[in-house]
Amino acid sequence: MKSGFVAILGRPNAGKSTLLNALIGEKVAIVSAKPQTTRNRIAGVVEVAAHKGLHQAAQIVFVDTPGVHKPGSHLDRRMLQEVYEALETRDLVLVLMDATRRVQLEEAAAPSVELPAAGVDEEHASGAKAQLDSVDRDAGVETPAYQPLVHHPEAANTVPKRERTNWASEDEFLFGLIRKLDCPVFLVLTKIDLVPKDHLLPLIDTLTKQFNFAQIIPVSARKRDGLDILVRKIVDALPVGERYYPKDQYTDQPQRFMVAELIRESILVETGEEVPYASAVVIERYEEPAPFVPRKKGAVPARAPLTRIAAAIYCERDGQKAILIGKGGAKLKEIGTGARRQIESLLGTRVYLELHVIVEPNWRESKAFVESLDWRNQLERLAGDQITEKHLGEEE
Ligand SMILES: Nc1nc2c(ncn2[C@@H]2O[C@H](COP(=O)(O)OP(=O)(O)O)[C@@H](O)[C@H]2O)c(=O)[nH]1
Ligand SMILES: [Mg+2]
Repeated sequence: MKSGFVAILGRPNAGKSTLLNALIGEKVAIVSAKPQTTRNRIAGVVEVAAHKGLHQAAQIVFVDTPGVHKPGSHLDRRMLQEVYEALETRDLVLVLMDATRRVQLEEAAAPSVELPAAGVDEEHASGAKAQLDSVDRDAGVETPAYQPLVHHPEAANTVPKRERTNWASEDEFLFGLIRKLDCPVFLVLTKIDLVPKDHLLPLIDTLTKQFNFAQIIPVSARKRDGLDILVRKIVDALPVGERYYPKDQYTDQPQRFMVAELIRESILVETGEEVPYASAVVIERYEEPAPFVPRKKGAVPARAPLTRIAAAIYCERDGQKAILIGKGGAKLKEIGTGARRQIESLLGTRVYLELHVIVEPNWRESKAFVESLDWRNQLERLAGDQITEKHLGEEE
């Protein structure tokens, strides 16, 4: 059989998490129309059955990553670190490009901005590399304002020149990252359900000139278009090897943290402006239902089991807290209701969800706080707490 790690890379909002979920067939990563939804790398595991004459059986470990953008805050730098960590163990990289955004970029660029063409890349590349290398030391890297998707083709021409250049320079930042890689890189054009077919070919043509991709595969995660070909090409490129994860495990994230993510997704849906970006969720209590022991053989519980969860929503300012809570607590209630439905469907139990909001001024700039949010760190701390509890218990 074949097996390997496939890192999913791309700019914010390229459709990385949507593609991951579509490939896994489960909601592993939260998705939103807002950039920077994903903050940690997340593995999703796909078992591929052998196809006679096509390919052998495989286990593909996809690793979704935060969108690559020039970091501003400490949180941004931590997110970029997650990208690097995903790149440390990888057999193959998928670079996702939102086909709709590229089309506009091409259109916007045509009259006045020149995209770096093949051959003249080196200068840009070394610039991007220098920037990349200085990222951790230099907190002052400018973060361009995110330019939302402009749907109307004519609107692309009205985008101010400075921002068009930013698009190109942010793309260049991503290209700088992949140029250092020594593994196969596939270009995956996403959201092709949104662009006319005749737009795709010139786009593919331009991108082929910019980077020597091993494959170029257009997909629509939403319509499940192109996914079979993508999986087949990936299996072809993976090395022979054994499974990294047990056959029935589809993600590396513990449920407790998927729950925290679902609450954050609800915040992304329910709030606007800077609130989603300034919010973080920490699970404080997580009580799984007691195992049901039937008295009579075949007896079923009268009501579905209940999971009790308490979570803190952190934000940076009193004003954001007021928005998150809303008039008479209405907003917090909506956030909770939306999240609870999703959590119930994830866990398959009823859920009692308690939320409260805490102001932690400027937490995105606090290295300690940002580190404490990482679920891998939280897991270590939880394990530590359990040992301490046991220890205390023994002493009593
Ligand atoms: N129409 C369409 N929209 C998509 C597709 N894939 C992702 N999206 C949308 O693009 C936005 C960003 O998706 P997300 O997966 O969170 O992007 P990420 O930041 O790269 O992980 C969301 O609103 C998705 O619903 C697709 O194949 N077709
Ligand atoms: Mg994402």
